[in-house]
Amino acid sequence: MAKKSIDWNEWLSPQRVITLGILAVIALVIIIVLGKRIKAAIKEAAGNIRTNIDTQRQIEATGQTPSYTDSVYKDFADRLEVAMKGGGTDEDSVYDVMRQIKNDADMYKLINAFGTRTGAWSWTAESLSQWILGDFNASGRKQINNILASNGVTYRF
Ligand SMILES: [Ca+2]
Repeated sequence: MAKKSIDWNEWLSPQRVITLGILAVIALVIIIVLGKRIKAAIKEAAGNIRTNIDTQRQIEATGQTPSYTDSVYKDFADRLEVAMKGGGTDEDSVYDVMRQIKNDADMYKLINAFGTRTGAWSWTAESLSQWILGDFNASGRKQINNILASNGVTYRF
């Protein structure tokens, strides 16, 4: 039985070449978009780690100690997420959590407990600071910062 050889001129019809070309372009676009997204996520994660290490050094230098156990900060972070996730904002819940932040060590613990979380319409995980910037206007952030200031916290959103 003789092998049937491929007739390349027939196989590579103009239509097939165009289809393959389109598929190649689509694949290339997907690779570029995913690559950029992954690169951005890695860069942001590295930035967050640096920021947190810097914050930790500053806190240690002040000799402050956190007011609560780790599970309390996780609970605070979860409450903030629920208050801000999706459309609208439960501002009072956010202010209530901020009133319980008594020093910068507490703020550092809260920021780390929040870590980065993905919002309802966000593709990338964002830090607490980014969530608050997204959900509060300038006067809302001023209110948060005033609460922190009255508790002697130097961190500002
Ligand atoms: Ca919201």
